[in-house]
Amino acid sequence: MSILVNLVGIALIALIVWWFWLYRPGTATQANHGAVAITVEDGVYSPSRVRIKPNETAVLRFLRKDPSPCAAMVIFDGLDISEELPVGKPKEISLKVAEAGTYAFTCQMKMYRGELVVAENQEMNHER
Ligand SMILES: [Cu+2]
Repeated sequence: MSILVNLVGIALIALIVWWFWLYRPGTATQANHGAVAITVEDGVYSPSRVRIKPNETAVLRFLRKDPSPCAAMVIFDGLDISEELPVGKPKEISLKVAEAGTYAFTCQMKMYRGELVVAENQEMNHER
């Protein structure tokens, strides 16, 4: 029993070290036809940076694979959105943000952290 507790402790420390010192969020994932699928697993939202357009309804489809209570909620700072995520079942959150900017979304303990970027156009996209 104590070995198990130790293993869990070590895993938790490794996760914290990785999260706070090693992990850097990548580029933002653009909503495709207004929808983005986000997996909730191993302490990260993937993708953790999502870009949507202002004044357009976007759907974030969260799939929580992490059964720990840490991942149970997703809270959007400044948008007055907090939703419970069921384990193994997609949860769709639709939102429409008028004001461009960057909004954080996190779990209730802020271990899971993501960014919602509300912006008109993606600079790196030269497709048209
Ligand atoms: Cu948490």
